Amino acid sequence: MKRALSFLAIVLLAAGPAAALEMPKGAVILTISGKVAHPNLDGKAVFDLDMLEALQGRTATMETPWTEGKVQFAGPLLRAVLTAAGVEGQTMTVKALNGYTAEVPVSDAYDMETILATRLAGKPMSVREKGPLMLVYPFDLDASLYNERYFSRSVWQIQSIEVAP
Ligand SMILES: Nc1nc2c(c(=O)[nH]1)N[C@H]1C(S)=C(S)[C@@H](COP(=O)(O)O)O[C@H]1N2
Ligand SMILES: [Mo]
Repeated sequence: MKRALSFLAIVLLAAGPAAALEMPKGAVILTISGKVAHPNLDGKAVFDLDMLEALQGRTATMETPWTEGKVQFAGPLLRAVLTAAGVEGQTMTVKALNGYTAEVPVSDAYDMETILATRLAGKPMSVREKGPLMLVYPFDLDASLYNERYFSRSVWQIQSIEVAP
């Protein structure tokens, strides 16, 4: 009995923090809607910059078709963001401030080191610099990704992600 209770306590402790998504304190820069198991506002998962930057991230230096020379991007791993939101679907529609949208398989978050870049050369990205968020594929790790399929999924000025079942 005692053993069963301590096992239960461990399960609850393990499940607790993962299920709870805190409320943003700063301006919301990303809204994830659709199939999200850990909503924090009206059935959606909303994030401010600090919440995103507290997640497991990656810093990568690479060339892209949209930037001059080698540039350094940093931000949370897309899978860390999706896990925090409790995303359970197969496909995402990634939407930009300018109305551009791209269909992105959820597997791109788990099969590759994709990041939602929050910083360019160490500084938060302004909207003029394709911020506040840009979906950055690991072109530095896998040169075979450097093609139109992944360029079209490289959405900048990201505002929201809608998850389809
Ligand atoms: N916000 C936003 N992201 C975007 C786009 C866009 O129009 N708006 N175009 C996409 C497409 S289709 C491609 S191929 C690449 C490159 O766009 P460019 O040729 O205009 O530089 O960016 C992608 N990301
Ligand atoms: Mo494109």
